[in-house]
Amino acid sequence: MAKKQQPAGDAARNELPGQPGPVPPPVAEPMQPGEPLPPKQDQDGPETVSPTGQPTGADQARVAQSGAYLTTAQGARLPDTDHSLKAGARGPVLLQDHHLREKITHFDHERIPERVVHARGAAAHGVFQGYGTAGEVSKAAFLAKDVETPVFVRFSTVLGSRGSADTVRDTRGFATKFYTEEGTFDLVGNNIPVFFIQDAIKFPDVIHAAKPHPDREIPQAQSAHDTFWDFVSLHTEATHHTLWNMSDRGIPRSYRMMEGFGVHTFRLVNAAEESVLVKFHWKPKLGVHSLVWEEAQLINGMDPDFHRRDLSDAIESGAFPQWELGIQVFPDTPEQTFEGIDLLDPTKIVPEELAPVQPIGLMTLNANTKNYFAETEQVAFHPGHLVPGIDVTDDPLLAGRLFSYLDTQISRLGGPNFAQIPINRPHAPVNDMLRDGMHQTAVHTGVAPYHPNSLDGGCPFLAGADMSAFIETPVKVPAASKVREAPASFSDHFTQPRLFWLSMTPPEREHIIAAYTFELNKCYEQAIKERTLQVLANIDTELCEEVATGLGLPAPAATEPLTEPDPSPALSQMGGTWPTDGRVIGIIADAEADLDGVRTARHAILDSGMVPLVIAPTGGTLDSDGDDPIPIQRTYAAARSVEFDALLVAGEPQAGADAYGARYAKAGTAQPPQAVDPRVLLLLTEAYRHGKAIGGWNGAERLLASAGITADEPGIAVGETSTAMVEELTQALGEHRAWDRFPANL
Ligand code: HDE
Repeated sequence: MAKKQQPAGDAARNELPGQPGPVPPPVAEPMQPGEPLPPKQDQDGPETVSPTGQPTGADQARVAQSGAYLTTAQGARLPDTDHSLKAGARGPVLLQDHHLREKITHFDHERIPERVVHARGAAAHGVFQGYGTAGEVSKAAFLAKDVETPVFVRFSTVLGSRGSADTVRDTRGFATKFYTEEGTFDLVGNNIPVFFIQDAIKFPDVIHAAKPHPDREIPQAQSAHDTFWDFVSLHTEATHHTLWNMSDRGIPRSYRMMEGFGVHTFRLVNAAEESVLVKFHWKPKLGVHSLVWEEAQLINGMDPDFHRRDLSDAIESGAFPQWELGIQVFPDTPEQTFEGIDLLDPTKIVPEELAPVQPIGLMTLNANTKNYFAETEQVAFHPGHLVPGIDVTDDPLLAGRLFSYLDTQISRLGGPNFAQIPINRPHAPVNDMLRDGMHQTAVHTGVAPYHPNSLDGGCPFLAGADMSAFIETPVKVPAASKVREAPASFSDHFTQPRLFWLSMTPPEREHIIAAYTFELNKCYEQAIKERTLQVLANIDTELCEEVATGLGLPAPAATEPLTEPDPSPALSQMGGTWPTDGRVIGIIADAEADLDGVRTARHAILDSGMVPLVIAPTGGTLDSDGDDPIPIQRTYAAARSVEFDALLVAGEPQAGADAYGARYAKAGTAQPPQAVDPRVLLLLTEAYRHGKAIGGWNGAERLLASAGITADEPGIAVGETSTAMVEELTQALGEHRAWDRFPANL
């Protein structure tokens, strides 16, 4: 291959007058084309087919950067992409530079409008496997036993812009696309089972109130501001959803540790055309866990991509997150109520104690996206993407959504052909008569895209129920007058918020009180605070009084009778033990520590499917001259407690050694031995305050003591060997936090 020419411009730059000295030559690039890096295993995107059923697939998608030579969009090879075409090295740029124009023009149009809500998201590929247990209630083929269906799941926050932080207090979207053989089914749910409004016509109102103020566009991705609280305090059907948002559900620890809910009641239909009403639930195998508010706020600064990173790191390391899909099943009666609960009211749940969630399949996310824009940004969900066996109900919120999602994609994805974008292509063969339009990529053949026709041989033909056609359930519609009204049952706005409150454990209640107090403190208008206290008084007297005390305002009396619903223990996140896959344990160590103990701890953590991160005074490796150096992932300067689910303090190499203070003193300073590096103290005190498990071995109690932590407290353990301590930490992590030592007001 010919040697790459040094462009005239670079030579010229080296001689520019007025430079302080010679400009160093540009960093050398590889001179010979090399083989592109192979794609990582198990990370292929879904198999895709063209609108006419032809496989297109990931190979085609990879073509863009797999060749050796850079080309224009038309395939012409390029000799230079760093210098515009100029009349002389220092002369004007020429309009005829078609490569410059193509490159800049394409760049100018790289962005598409972000989603009007749920703009910030992260997604992954996976597979859904039916258990076959839904066979009696639904004929959907993908629910049958052992059928495997590719899925794509996008998690999101609702309020923030695309670049906003992950760990804000907000509802999370949980949208799943099932590429089934009978067409695509989208389950577009949230991590909170109820919604702010009962009728879609109010969606612009609630979103305008919750988004940043229109004058200065602040605050970003927050509900802690006047317009949000103005709306939800005036509009008490929002009380239930708001209470969930103020609970720990509003700040999940991880997307992998969130429940998902279809929210609305859906209708399932079996092979005999019998129907039932159902609510969909996703149950995470790792349990439902949350951050504490202080952690969430710190993470917003330390790592705004915390949830996105957590999801992709877990998948990359093989800790594939899993959820069971379950259904609560109700008889499809004309009233559409269950135990007095209106199933068409999206502000109501049906407690699991009244209708158990029955598992119908398992979802495993096992591959990260290859290209964020192509997949996560361009995926288009729609609650109207249904398959035979799954149908909608008359929930008025769902009705509006059935219109809105298709509509919004047209402006967001630039026209009506977004179903042809690879991530949106059904895996079922498509044989539609939709033609032309912006961004049409199919080359349709035939002359008769209309029905009926004889010129295309009458094709395509219509299918019947026995040929897997989607047929709307012939539900009887009651004779009624046209009105703009809600049913009377929709006006009970407080029984279920009270049920939620009564189902919470004491630490969970503390968090809710702290969240309301924080958010309302951020409001300026006294009237809004007072009105919200009135809403809280109608949920619970203690809740109202505690928040009122925090705001320095009098607590009003309830204006509605306080009901006494039975609590639903299933709503609490506490009290169980769960797997610890993908949890992160920080090991605080330095060169003088028991490094063999650090090695065995690392292996033990990795063996139990968790992630060890060694935290040391400086970067590089520990025991660098030895046979088995230990990589350091975080320095004291770069580590912050919020990254870790638990901390492990490395012990002394020999029992009884007494160098602890000195080892953790700031490197290179002349501090006395007892002056422990303040960054280590901060790590420990913060982890302690956030109820995290902390362990150590062989003398580590001295370091803990300097942070005011004693080994006999819940969730704290110091022993003789590092492996024993990993075991203890793993057990403690199974409960997520040491709730017994949890302080109030965090
Ligand atoms: Fe959405 N919602 N929504 N929503 N929603 C959108 O569609 C809308 C609602 C949900 O990751 C938009 O493609 C209306 C409930 C998720 O791409 C838009 C109403 C639930 C996502 C839209 C609701 C959701 C969206 C914006 C009131 C839980 C992200 C971009 C009737 C069951 C999907 C888009 C993704 C996104 C409209 C209420 C979940 C504008 C009108 C209730 C998870 O179409």
